[in-house]
Amino acid sequence: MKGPVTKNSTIGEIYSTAVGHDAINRILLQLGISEKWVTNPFVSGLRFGTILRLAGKRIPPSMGDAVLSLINAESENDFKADGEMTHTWWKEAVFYQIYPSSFCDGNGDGTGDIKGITSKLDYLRDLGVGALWLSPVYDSPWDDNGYDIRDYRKILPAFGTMEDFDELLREVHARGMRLIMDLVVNHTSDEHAWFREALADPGSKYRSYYFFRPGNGGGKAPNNWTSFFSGSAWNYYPEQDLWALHLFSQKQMDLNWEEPAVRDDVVRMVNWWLDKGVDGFRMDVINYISKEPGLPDGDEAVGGMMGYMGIEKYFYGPKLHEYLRELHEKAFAPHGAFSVGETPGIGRRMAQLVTAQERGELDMIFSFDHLESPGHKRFDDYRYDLNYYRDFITDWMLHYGSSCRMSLFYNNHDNPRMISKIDPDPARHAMIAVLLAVMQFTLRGTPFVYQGDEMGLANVDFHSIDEITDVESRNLYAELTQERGMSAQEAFATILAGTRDHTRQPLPWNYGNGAIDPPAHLRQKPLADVTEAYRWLIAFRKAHKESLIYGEFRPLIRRKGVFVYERSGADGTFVVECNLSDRERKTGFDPGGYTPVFIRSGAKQITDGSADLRLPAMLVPYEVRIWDRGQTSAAHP
Ligand code: ISL
Repeated sequence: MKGPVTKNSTIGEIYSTAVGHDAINRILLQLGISEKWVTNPFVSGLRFGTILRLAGKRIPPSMGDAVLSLINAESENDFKADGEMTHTWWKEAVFYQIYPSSFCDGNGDGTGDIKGITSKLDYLRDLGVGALWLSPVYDSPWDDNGYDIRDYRKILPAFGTMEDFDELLREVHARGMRLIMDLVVNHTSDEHAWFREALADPGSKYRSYYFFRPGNGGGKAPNNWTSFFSGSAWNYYPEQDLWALHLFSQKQMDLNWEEPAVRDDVVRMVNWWLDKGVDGFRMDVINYISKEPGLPDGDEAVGGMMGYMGIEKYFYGPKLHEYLRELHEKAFAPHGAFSVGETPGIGRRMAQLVTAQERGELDMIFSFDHLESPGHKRFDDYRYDLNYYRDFITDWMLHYGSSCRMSLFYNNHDNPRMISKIDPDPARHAMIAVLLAVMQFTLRGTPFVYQGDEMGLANVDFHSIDEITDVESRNLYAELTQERGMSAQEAFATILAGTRDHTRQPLPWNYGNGAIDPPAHLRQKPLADVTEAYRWLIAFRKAHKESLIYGEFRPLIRRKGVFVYERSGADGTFVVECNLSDRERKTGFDPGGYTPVFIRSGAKQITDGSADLRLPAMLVPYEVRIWDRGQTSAAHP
């Protein structure tokens, strides 16, 4: 595509650009419309302006302008989709995310800590985990559970000391595992020394580290951007008559990456940790670090659709590539360190531009577009549609290319548990957990297990808003009840559907024994058969690296409620047969000549080859089978 896109460009032309492709898909996703709509030749030949007219109020003209300006701001559309698929540890490892405050309590004070994590390393190694991602353990006033950092080089005393951390790192490495930290550099805490100095002294060099701006007249904030955690994205400081930007909580102040000294300080800090021996970083909202110069108002229509005003001005900002490359060159590359960016809002094509291996930006990203069914937001109470996941993942599998690597995950500390969203019936959680695990460990990509996934943990049954501690949920509850006229009951139901607290509950290691003990109604039961399936599947993935980690992916059958695909490589050919639905289904797959190697059918789970009997053609709800086409069964774990 040459030259700028305009309203006279065709949908096909717009869709052929990375940003156009992802922006259109994003809009369709919000509206709950299938992507097939755009790829249809008739629609793809229509002019963008015509579509906007036809869409009427659903896509107002200003939203069209916002999309065009995003596309035209991106000058880089090139990457090598079919570069050689290199073999590296982070493609082979299964990652495991630890949320330190609720993982394991090592000193019996009622909260998780670093010693607790160290005490579970044998468990994690035996599960087959190859790398840990540690959510923040840095010194923090804990306004956003550690994602508000006060001192990047200090451990939060409640979690232990730097010696405890060094010991953890040594013990991780001694077991042949790796450890990555969380890098939170879109913002710091307002208690960070930089922000305190910036606020105290107008002449301080730290003023330019943040976005201090005069108001917009009449006591109005500098622009209309809203915070992810409710309300305006600006704090007012009356003593200075200035405002400062915070995309997240009022205590998480955005760093100004335009300021070279900020980037130098970040590089120094990252190198400090890498010199210590950590193996890489998960980079918090890293796609938000470049804001459009002048911080212009966000488009009302885009903001209304996405739920956050201003987002199109920074989720894929003009200098994102430049900043990522600088960080890669000055810190990650010299250490051979690994990076995975947390990049909300980024779709497949933008992801290719930030992760294609020859571009030297990031190794992988987390995209979140698979976490909600089309037309839904996190706080909606609805049933997640696995048919959507099948189509989403197939699209990425087929088009992401060999020089990009996908992260595969269903859960993290920012979302309710996926198994509850798929089916609220607890009797079905174990089978859904295993179905998800089978896909996670047999699709092409790097799996990220969130703590407790391997125990089949589900959402918890909070009884009242007083049990909810997360700043996002608490702020949203106040907004819903005080500004949007919702009853307390309705607002609580909304919070219950989407709160991040579901996945931040203590792991059920050993209630009542000095561990972190929640009240009875919040306790969960670990499901041993799910853990067993995880162990088997991770070992299976490792035993068939060429096919399952690096091999080809071929979708075989995709029908309502059904997903059958093949993975193949030098060490085998496997077919995975899934019933994605809550009713019995025939998939249509003919297993003649195949041997079943793993079956989860209702409560039955077979991993020892004894399934070598005739299996019924009908799969029970959420049943999953793995078939082996070769003679390789001897090599199964
Ligand atoms: O974009 C969002 C809404 O669609 C949010 O989900 C947001 O992008 C996401 O929560 C960002 O998460 C990360 O940064 C936050 C922190 O609270 C989260 O825990 C962290 O994972 C601010 O640091």
